[in-house]
Amino acid sequence: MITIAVSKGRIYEDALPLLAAAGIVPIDDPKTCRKLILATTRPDVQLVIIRATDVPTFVEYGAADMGVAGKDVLLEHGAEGLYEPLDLKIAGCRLMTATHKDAPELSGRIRVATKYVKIAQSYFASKGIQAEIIKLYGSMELAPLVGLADCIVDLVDTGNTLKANDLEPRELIMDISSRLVVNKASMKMKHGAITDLISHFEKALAIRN
Ligand code: PRT
Ligand code: MG
Repeated sequence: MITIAVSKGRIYEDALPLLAAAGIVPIDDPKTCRKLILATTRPDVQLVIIRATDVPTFVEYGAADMGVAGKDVLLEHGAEGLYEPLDLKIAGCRLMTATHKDAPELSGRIRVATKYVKIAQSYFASKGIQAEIIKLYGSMELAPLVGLADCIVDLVDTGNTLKANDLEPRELIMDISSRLVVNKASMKMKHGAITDLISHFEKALAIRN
């Protein structure tokens, strides 16, 4: 049995066509079904539906053989324990700094609100900017509006969320897409099955692009 960890939401939706290319079609729909383990049309493959930030943990510990996770989540988690064989180029967005639209250029010691503490720390360090990082778990956009932080580090897609909150994107930290990750022991023990799945995904990506 091969277990694949996927998060609900945009990654799941974008991953479905790639999974289908390998003959993997979930039997239940996680939007309407509360099951956390989904059987698929392939009796040797099941999906586990978990929080996006938990995917690296499940795969690292071998609770899932493989998974799909955003590069943002992988960098923040520290993915040394995982193989990352494929950029699936799904759930694309940009990791950016953003400030209030009327804010001046950032200078001096600044406060940054984000859920990406590690990424933000190394980004501002690399720029020689002294930043105090404040960890938040959501609604980062609020922080500059209520004086909690000068700046946020968050994902931007259309930019509508920033705009709706009088914020503006400033600097691009990196482009983000979702990656296929594989447990290192699984890669050895289930080598044939896993490389077979990877090559199906690769073919589907080649056709799509
Ligand atoms: O939602 P939950 O708390 O369960 O976890 P999550 O937010 O980590 O999961 P999910 O499904 O929202 O995101 C999973 C992955 O999708 C992320 O790790 C990214 O790699 C990728 N992704 C792609 C995004 C976005 N685009 C995105 N726009 N993740 C989040 N957003 C959010 C962003 O944080 C901001 O709040 O959407 C808002 C901005 O969108 P725009 O279009 O208004 O700019
Ligand atoms: Mg979310």
